[in-house]
Amino acid sequence: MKKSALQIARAAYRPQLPIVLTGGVKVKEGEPTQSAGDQEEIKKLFPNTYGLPELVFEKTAASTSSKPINVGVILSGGQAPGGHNVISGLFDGIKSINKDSKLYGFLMGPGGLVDHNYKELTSDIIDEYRNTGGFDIIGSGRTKLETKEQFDKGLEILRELGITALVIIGGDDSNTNAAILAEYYKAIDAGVQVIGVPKTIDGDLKNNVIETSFGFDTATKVYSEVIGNIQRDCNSSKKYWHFIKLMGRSASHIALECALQCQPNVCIISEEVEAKDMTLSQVVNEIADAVVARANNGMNYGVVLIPEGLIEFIPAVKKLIAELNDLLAAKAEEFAAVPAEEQRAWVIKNLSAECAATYESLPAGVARQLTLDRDPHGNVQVSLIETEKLLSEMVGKRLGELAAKGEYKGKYSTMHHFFGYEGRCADPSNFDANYCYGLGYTAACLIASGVTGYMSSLRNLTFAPVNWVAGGIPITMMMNMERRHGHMKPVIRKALVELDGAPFLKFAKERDAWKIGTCYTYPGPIQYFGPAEVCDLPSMTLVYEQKRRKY
Ligand code: FBP
Repeated sequence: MKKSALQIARAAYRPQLPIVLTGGVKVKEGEPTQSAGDQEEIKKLFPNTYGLPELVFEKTAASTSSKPINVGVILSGGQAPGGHNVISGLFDGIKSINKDSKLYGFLMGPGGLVDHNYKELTSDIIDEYRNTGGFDIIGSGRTKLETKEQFDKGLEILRELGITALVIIGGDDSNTNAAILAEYYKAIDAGVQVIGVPKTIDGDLKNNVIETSFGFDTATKVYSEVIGNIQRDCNSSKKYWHFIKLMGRSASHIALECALQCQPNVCIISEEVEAKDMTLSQVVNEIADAVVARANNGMNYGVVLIPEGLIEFIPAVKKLIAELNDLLAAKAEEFAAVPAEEQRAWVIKNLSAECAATYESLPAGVARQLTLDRDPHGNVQVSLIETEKLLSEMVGKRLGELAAKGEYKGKYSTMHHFFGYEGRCADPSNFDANYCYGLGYTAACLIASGVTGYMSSLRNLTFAPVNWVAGGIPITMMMNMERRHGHMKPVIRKALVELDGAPFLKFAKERDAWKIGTCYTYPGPIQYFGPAEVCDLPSMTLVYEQKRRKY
């Protein structure tokens, strides 16, 4: 395969490991843990893996007598930069335990385990993928691992290959399923450990023990580069309002991080919209006010960032989606038999009066999208809803009303963008390259420690990688009960933007100045080689959350 000059140079990058992982490790156990909520229910559902202690690795003399282990690995869900480094760290980790250890990759996500599609990952394959973006080494998929049949089918191939540990690299839903699988294999004494790794560009798999999910750093740096470029264009031609939707199915961490990096004129934060109980019209008016204020200062241009998940956070729409989820789960067959042209009327007839009114108030395309297929985890596919166009049109309408009253005299021309897929497979930044390699290596150490139901963890991430703290967090510790598909289920609690958290407070303090002035910053492309202050900075979200003064 032909390689670019950067590919060749980047392949030689040696990720930095925390010092504790550079020789033999021993494990230090913390106190027993509790789940994030609903302790009694979670304890009942996870009798074998509930309450385990947090683990931290410490350096010790290297051991020479460990037996080889066969390990399986799965990439689950959306791509995130650094997945290949998790796998190479895991590979190097199990080889350092014993050079005869073997790594098997299950193909195209969790479905590969159930359908027995796999390949052995040998050193020549691994070397091709070090420090590269993408998940193409084994592919990824969104099959939900949840039934006993799937678990038993998976166990057949694990036994056949002599695999005694499975590493699942995924987001909150996939790690929830990893915890359920770990519990099941432990309960039936299958002799298979299950270890999770926190992945998602959305940045919403984090808590006080998992500082960030991998991929967020690189993806937001890619989006910030292009937002910065658009801002320069915008400030040069001074003729367009750019509406930019950013990925992040639920939480607005990506939009917030990009706002901190680029200082756009407007950035909507879904969590704030929900907390203030705002309607769609209020969101529109907020943007229109910024357009008017800038027009009054002779600036008929600007940049608006919109988080992908916004629509689901508008309280009335959120209520509607919850009701639709229950309705479509309960009457799936009946709905499927309704002809396409009659579906809108069917939905309106079957909803409560309040939700029917909200449904009718939405543009037909958006309303229809809310009734289309969910992903296998039951999520509305918000990346398919064109919120950026919806908002820019509604703002245009509002400006028309203001103009008719003589309250707006500017010009309003719009451009639309959606940044999501562009960033998910970028070559990992130095931060993600190091973080991912370390997470994979830590997963190998957890396997060697004999534990199950843990998530690989590295902490102290705003310090240099050599000082990172490596260990394992019981997955049940992050769980609570939530309603899914009409039933209460144990799930990892999603981390949304905290309105009293340092990143949001910084944004809230600055945003009025960004709205009226033109304070754009231009982060430029990710740099892989050069001075540390250009190449190794972690995300601003992480820096503000950790209260360290790098920015
Ligand atoms: P994960 O949560 O699986 O990491 O995926 C996140 C994400 O990139 C979202 O930001 C986006 O809404 C979604 O995946 C898109 O999914 P798909 O890849 O199936 O189009």
